[in-house]
Amino acid sequence: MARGQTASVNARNLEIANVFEEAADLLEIEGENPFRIRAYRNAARLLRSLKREVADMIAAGENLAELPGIGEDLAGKIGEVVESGSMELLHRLHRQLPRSIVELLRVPGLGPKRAKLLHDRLGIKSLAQLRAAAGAGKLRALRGFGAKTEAKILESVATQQTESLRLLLAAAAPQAEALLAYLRSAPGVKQVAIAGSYRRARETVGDLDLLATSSRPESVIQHFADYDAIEHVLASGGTRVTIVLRGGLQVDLRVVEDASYGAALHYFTGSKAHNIAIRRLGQQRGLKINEYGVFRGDRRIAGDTEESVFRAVDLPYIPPELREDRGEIEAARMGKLPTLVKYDDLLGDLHCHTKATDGHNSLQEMAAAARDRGLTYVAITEHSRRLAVAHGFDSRRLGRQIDEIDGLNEGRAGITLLKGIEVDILEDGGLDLPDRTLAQLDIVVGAIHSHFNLSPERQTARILRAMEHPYFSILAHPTGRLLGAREACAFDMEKVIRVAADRGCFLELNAQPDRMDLSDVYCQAAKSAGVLISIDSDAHSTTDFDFLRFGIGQARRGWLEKADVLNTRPLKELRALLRRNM
Ligand code: DGT
Ligand code: CA
Ligand code: CA
Repeated sequence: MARGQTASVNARNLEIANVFEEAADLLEIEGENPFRIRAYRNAARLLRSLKREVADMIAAGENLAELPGIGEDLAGKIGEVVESGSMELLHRLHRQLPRSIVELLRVPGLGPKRAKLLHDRLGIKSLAQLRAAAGAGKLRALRGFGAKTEAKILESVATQQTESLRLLLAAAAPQAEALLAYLRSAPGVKQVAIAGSYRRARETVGDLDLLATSSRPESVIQHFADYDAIEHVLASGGTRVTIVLRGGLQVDLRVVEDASYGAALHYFTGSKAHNIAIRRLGQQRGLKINEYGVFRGDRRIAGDTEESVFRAVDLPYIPPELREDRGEIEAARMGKLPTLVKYDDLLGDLHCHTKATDGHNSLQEMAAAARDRGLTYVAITEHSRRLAVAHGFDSRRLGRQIDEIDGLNEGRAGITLLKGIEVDILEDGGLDLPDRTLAQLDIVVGAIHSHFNLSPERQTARILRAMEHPYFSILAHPTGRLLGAREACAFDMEKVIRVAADRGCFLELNAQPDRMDLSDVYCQAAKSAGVLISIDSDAHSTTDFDFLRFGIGQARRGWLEKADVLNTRPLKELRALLRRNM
């Protein structure tokens, strides 16, 4: 039976309805006009009750604007979600509203109305602020809240805390660095560092862990507690303090003596699993290892530097990104630690956009920005026509850009522009532009932007078919995940990696902060199959080249060395590699 003709629930309609419902929630918090909000909710309700998949209706050429309550605008938005899996409006709302206020909606019992009330009346913009206000008994005074609701909210906030408060690494970075700079100016402070998952470059961080050394810890703590972006101080003692920044990020600071710096840095960098394994090695040698040092009996034998801690258990220094107890201790013992790729090893970026499609800067501006960062080549890879919401290129517009790039390269922009495309991989694994067009390019980046929910078998077959294509170079953001928003597509990654190795194709590590796609574990799998990874910013504006730095962090977590990364190759070698499969 055709999917669209069942009378039961239509799975894709439900997903689309959720997008509309979320947009309505956020519009409500933004204080949008009630008619518009109601229209989005009605659309969600209609989608949930439809007897057929809207995707099938669109495919059959039916006009959704004829559905009750759906005008041209909403019909277009439904089409957009069917096509791309998401809605530009929702992305905009997510960008405009602090992520933390969006988190409020996930608290059971807190719909958009109450979230807005909390925001307008009590200035609550984050779970941390909500927790503090509920704890202080401030909610019960609001209309529509009572002591019971307050207690319920307090309870659910306490249990929600761990997962939903995680922040993207790139969002934490400016806050972390500002705080570190501030801490450096504390009276009596000597060394300072950011430890924890931040230092290990995890994709998201639960909280920040700062470390300082001083012989006058109280004055460092006092100085820290005076930081002006602090929302409130959660706990404070003689050598430690925990605060919540405005926006909801929690920060722990520990102050130790200089002699303990390395041991404390190692301890608070973690991961916990790595620490436990190191401590066990210590025990086997009759040593006690904690955040104050490495001790034989009562005597401290190491701990002023991290190197000294590792040396005490007969290991070389292990870079923080590897400290996950995923084989790094064994590799260190065997002298087989990788020499991890560094930011300065990157010679180019193989995925970026200009304002000719959905970017914000011109070709010249993007080229200059990449050059100013020391890159020697950058591939311009606009979307293809199928991605209409991004004004994707057809062959004719691409041809014009090719001419423009040829002109710029002759004018010696100080950087080589490579001619490329981010071509849509269609549902059946075909590519969205004809061969004769792709043949004119230096590089073809293929990407999935629709039909994320095919069965694993079909999804795998789709990707493999795309990679079989003679001009295919790089599989962009391979799993399609969006951290906190969309799960990775289900497909057989091992097989994709094997075929990429056979075909001479490459996988991307897309460094957009909410993608970080590939994951560390898949990077490692690609590396062991001999598949090179391209670390790309997917820049849509000149400042987006900043993301490369986080891409490097993720690559390091994936054990990648310079030789494992495609865009560490000088241009000539790169060109040879790109031609290998044509
Ligand atoms: P996060 O904050 O969830 O992103 O992850 P982390 O790794 O920053 O974890 P966090 O902030 O709870 O603790 C920072 C580090 O402190 C952690 O990576 C290792 C160390 N640590 C925390 N609790 C323990 C523990 O119970 N035992 C050991 N050995 N180390 C711990
Ligand atoms: Ca942490
Ligand atoms: Ca912590």
